[in-house]
Parts: sequence; C-alpha cells; structure tokens
Amino acid sequence: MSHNQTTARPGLHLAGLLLCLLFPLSTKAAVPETEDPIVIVENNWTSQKVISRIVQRLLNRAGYRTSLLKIDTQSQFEAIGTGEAHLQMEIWQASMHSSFQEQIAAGRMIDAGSHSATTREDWWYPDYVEEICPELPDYRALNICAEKLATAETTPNAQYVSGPSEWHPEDLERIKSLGLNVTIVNKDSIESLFESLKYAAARKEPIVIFNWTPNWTGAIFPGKFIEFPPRDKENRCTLDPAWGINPQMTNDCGSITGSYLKKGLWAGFPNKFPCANELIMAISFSKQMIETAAAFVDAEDLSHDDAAETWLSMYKEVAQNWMPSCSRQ
Ligand code: TMO
Repeated sequence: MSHNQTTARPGLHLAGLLLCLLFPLSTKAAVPETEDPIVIVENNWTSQKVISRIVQRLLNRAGYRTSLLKIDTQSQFEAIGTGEAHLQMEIWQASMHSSFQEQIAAGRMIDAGSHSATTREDWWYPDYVEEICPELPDYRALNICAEKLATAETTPNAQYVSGPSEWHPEDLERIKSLGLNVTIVNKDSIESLFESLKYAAARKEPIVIFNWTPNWTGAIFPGKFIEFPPRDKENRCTLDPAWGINPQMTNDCGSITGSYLKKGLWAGFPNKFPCANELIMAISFSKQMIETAAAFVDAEDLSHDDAAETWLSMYKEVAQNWMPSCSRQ
C-alpha cells in the first residue's frame, strides 16, 4: 500500500505511521519527492532543444514539475553548479569539457553518464566542394584554395562560416597558429548557419562551415570534416604552446574526434529528486536518435515541441524502457 493511500484514509493513518516508524528504510518516498520544478538548461542548437523537451516530457510523466532555462554554453555550468539549474542533457566534449570539469572538481556537479553516440565538432564542407578544391579535406587546402573559397566579404581570405562565437572561441587562435588565410563569419543562430549551407548547396557554391555529428546533416548532406593536425589525448595542444606544429602558440590542432556526449546534473540532484535521478542515469541517445530529433526541425520544419512529441511516438518503446520502476507507482 502506498503512502498516498494511507494518508487519504484516516482509519489507516496510524497503522501507516507505525509501519514507517518501525521500518523507515523500507518506506518509499512518493514521486515527486518535492513540488519544486526540475530546471533543464536550454541551449541554442536543435538537438539539445528537442532532447531537453523529450526529457521534460518523461520527467512530467514520472510526476515532476519542470521548466526550461535558456542559457549559453559557457555560463550554464556555473548555473547548474549553484543549483539555479539542474540538468544538461548534451555536454559536448570538444566545446564544454573544461567548464564542466571545473564544476565536477569543485563537487558542484555530477557526471550522469554518456550517451551511446560519440561526437565531433569541427570545420566541415559538403562533398561537392571537393570538385572545386580537390586538395580537401587536408587543412592546407584552405590556403591553396583561399581564392576559390573566398566571398566578396572575406577576399582574399577563404570564408569560414561559424555559429555563435561562444561555441568555439579557440578558432581565432587556431587560424593564427596554423597560419590560415581564413576569415570567420559568425552567424548568431543555428537557422542562419544552416541557411548558408542550404543556399550554397542549392547553387553548388563552395562553402566551409562549422558542423557537428550527430546532426541533421548526417542523413541529408554528405560531407566531410576538414582534417587538421590531430589533437593529443592530454589536450596539451590547448594548454602548452610548445606542443604541436607551431611551438609558439596553442590550438594548432583540430577538435577532438570520437568524443563524448554526456549528461550532467547539479550535485544536489540525487538527494532532492531521487527517482528523476534514476531516469536521467538510464537515458542514452544513439547517433540515429539524435539525428532524427534534429532533422524533424532543421529538415522538416517542425517546432521544437512538435519534434519532441513526434520523436516520443516514434521511439515509444525506447523511452518507456528508460522509465525506472520508481516512476511507475
Ligand atoms: C555544441 N554544438 C553541437 C553546437 O557544437
């Protein structure tokens, strides 16, 4: 008999209370354990927005109140560390590892495990660009083909179209340390970033843009990442100027490959929301599951909320299997 039923029937109240006193460890807290909402951080790219909404619905199903908090990738970890926000579903190793690790080291966040998808975030082009610049995907092709990759705005440099500058601030230093004749054109939204790709691809014009995997392009635009000098496992490329092909500067390498995609929680989460904690720990998105979530919006023009609903009906069983027994009382 559940705790809720006992309190609803005064005749059994005392018996229930007595049981709780006699067997305090065997009593289960009702879900939700608190009426306080679980605050999920919302960033500025599609899969993160859709996955946050999918998980929001699963938490609601389990009985929790939830809200989304829009915040950028650099300040979000401080906010989670202080408990202002509680949950980030997509921690990308290449762009967020060090700010995440700071909070872990301070005991303010916990690592809630990796998704089965591995990731890569770096400079990328659709395959037809190799017809214009056959030296690709080697990064030295950027200088060899600078004129062909230039636009009126960037000439004589090649154009590199990137997203909001908070995503990959080290790109500026990479350009200097590798001596690239490249000018970055930052787009402030994911919509305008991929507008540039769709526009160029429709005209078979050369384009090099920031992209990542898993992403909606995986299914629709065959393309490749530019191969920069590989990054070392210890990340000395970013920490130690002496490392790498430019002995005077850091960031003379590409982004990490085969990198993790993690879930992260406020350190107080397991105590305050124990059943939600079990749910978050159980969740694992595959590459295909993430590409599908992003494609509903970026290729099929659904809203983020509709994409979450559609995804949940498509992956009904997967999602049901994530629900822990504590959520099925
Ligand atoms: C973090 N991001 C997926 C935009 O590269």
